[in-house]
Amino acid sequence: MADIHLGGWREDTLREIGIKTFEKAIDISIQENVDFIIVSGDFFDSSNPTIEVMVKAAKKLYELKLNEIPVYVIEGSHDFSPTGRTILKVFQEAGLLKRVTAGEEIDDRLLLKGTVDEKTKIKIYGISGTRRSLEKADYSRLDRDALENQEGDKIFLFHSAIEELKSGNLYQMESIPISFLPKGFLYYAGGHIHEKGEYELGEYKNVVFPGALFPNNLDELLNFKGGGFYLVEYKNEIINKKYTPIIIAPVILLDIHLDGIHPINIEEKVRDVSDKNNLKDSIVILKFKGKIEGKLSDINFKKINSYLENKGALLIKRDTRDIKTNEFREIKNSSFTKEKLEEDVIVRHKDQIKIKECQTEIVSFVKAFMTILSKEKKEGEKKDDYTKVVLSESIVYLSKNNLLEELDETNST
Ligand SMILES: [Mn+2]
Repeated sequence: MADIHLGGWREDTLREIGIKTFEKAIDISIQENVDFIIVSGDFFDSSNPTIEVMVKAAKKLYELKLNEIPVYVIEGSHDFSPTGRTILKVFQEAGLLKRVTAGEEIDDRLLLKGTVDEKTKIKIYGISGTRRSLEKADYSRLDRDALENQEGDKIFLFHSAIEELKSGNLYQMESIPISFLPKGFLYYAGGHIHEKGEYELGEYKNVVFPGALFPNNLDELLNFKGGGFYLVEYKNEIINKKYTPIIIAPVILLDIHLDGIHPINIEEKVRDVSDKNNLKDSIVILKFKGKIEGKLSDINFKKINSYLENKGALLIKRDTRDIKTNEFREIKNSSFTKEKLEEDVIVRHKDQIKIKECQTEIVSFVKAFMTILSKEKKEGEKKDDYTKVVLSESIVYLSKNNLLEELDETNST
């Protein structure tokens, strides 16, 4: 499995459904008596989840331990921390899971050590995903020959988009070519892409993205309706993959067409559409589309919600991005985000920035460095501690990009 994002979602109900989905996935794994579990990154939504989320995760991981089912993980873009201070480390020290990313640098090459699963003797290796896809630097140093020459059955864990598999709205995403991964492995367990997919790319067989265990935002709820994981069987040299969806609460999408309707009549429209569905214990998404004769604030969402709740809906989300009113041509243009604006500015000025030997493409470099510098002070965090974290994350990032020596030289001259 991958992209569990435990602790994600601001709404309590959705966060809890996410946790229940994880608990169910573990229950199924125990019932099926699997040999081991793989999590290809983004186990947690942050590297520093709340106590409540950690308690729930620890409880389930301990159940796995009692059932002698090991858990092999890598960090993802969400639970990675450049300082290495992640909750996954804590759970590893407690013997509840094992990170398979250990390696050593020999002559500027990254030699992965891997882990041998005791019961199956399968060798498991992985490279964590990092924020803004900085793992590219790790891949470019990776000693692939050493991995390819290892005897036996091998699995590789990664948390990156694959260039050859990008399509549709993913085209802007940072990615790595499949050739960055070592060839000839039994199975390539992927994370980061929240949509599930199974692929075969030449010598790379069984490249599998299970997708998010539970959707992580409104668009994913709309597009995927749910999530799941793969139960994989390996017998007589044959791999059998069975996608296992998990549904704690069904997602019901209600399309509400508004063209020419006055806001006071929208409630009736929602009633008509929703009465055709059984909403019991479901997540209802109201997707509004069209032009209304009036203002958005004239719509009585409160009344609409209570109608749907009375019909048994567990939670109601609404998507009003495609509502047009007379007041504005468009309520919100979702592609016109702060991030996109920032990126445009960086792209426009990138030729003026010259950084010698920077390991990362300049736009990603600036964006990633801005993220580190714009980190906010946590509630209750001491100012000193906060400064230290930002400073050390910056140092780690700059040295990873071979930029620190250069700085030192400039200082001394
Ligand atoms: Mn993710």
